[in-house]
Amino acid sequence: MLLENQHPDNKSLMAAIVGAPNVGKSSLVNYLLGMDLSIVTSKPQTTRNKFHAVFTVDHTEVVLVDTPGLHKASQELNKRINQQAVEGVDGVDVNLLLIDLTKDILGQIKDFKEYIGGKELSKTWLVFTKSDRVENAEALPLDKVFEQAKEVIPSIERFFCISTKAGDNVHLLTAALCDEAKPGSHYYLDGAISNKSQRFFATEYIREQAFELLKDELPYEMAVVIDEYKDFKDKTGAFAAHISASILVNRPSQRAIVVGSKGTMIKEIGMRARKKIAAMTDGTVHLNLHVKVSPKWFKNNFVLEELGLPRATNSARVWKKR
Ligand SMILES: Nc1nc2c(ncn2[C@@H]2O[C@H](COP(=O)(O)OP(=O)(O)O)[C@@H](O)[C@H]2O)c(=O)[nH]1
Ligand SMILES: [Mg+2]
Repeated sequence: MLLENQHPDNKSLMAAIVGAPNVGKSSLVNYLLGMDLSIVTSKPQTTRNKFHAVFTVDHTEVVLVDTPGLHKASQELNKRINQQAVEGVDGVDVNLLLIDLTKDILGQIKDFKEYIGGKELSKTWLVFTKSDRVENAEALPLDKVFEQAKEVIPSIERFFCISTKAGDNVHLLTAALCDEAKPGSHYYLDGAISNKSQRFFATEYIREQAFELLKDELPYEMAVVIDEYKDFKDKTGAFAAHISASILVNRPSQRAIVVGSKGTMIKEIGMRARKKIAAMTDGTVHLNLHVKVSPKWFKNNFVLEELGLPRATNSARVWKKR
């Protein structure tokens, strides 16, 4: 719902950030916001829930919809994660379809088309990412690729070639997004940065640290739930929070790994996550972390709902295996 009584110069735009896992969607969201809001790791399928991330330039508000990467999914958890991504394009003004320049470009475009099914797409801009990883990115025949891409997805209108790591060309994308904004009310109050709560981001930051510190398949069999979240003003009037959270794992052997020898691993995850939550809240944070064995949590509707992942509705059409 839009806000009322707005400044007459206000403009707004909603843009979905979509694409395959690990192409740099959350990195772009963070770059545009100017802060590490969305979690970024070197592993695919880090982002599991779609959410809004908001930035404003003068009177122009841009609402970005960060989404999980679309991927082949046969497990219930992955179907629900994909559903989050597919829903991300609903009702937006622009889709930014991110394409990793270091991988098969046309393959990513065709995959996106397949995952999205018959869905009507708003105007779509291709954003080629990680240009810093390609030698002489300016010399790439991106005009030609762009023409081929339009044959696959007719709503594609223009393209950008960026690197969030090197900061290359992101300003062109920012300017284009602001130019595209239409006069009208903002969706969010001044200063708001997301539709998700600090409590949500607290679980994300715990999971982010665990993802980075733990190897192999373990991160995919792990989730974080909050057991208790109390925030208050301390004696000096500053923000403080007491958080108890559990890392859910599938098997007892995984619990032992997450706890680590003499509890060193869980301590490290907790220390890093606490720092990041404290930075987000600009306050003092006490974080109590536990590891719980919750066999097959990723098939449990109750747990998945609690993780903000409701059942996928159109699974038959979109999730067929290729
Ligand atoms: N070299 C390089 N790496 C990038 C760039 N953007 C993202 N990455 C890396 O790619 C990985 C996945 O990024 P992430 O933003 O989580 O991708 P997402 O899964 O699409 O959200 C991380 O290791 C990032 O550091 C970039 O412009 N250049
Ligand atoms: Mg992401």
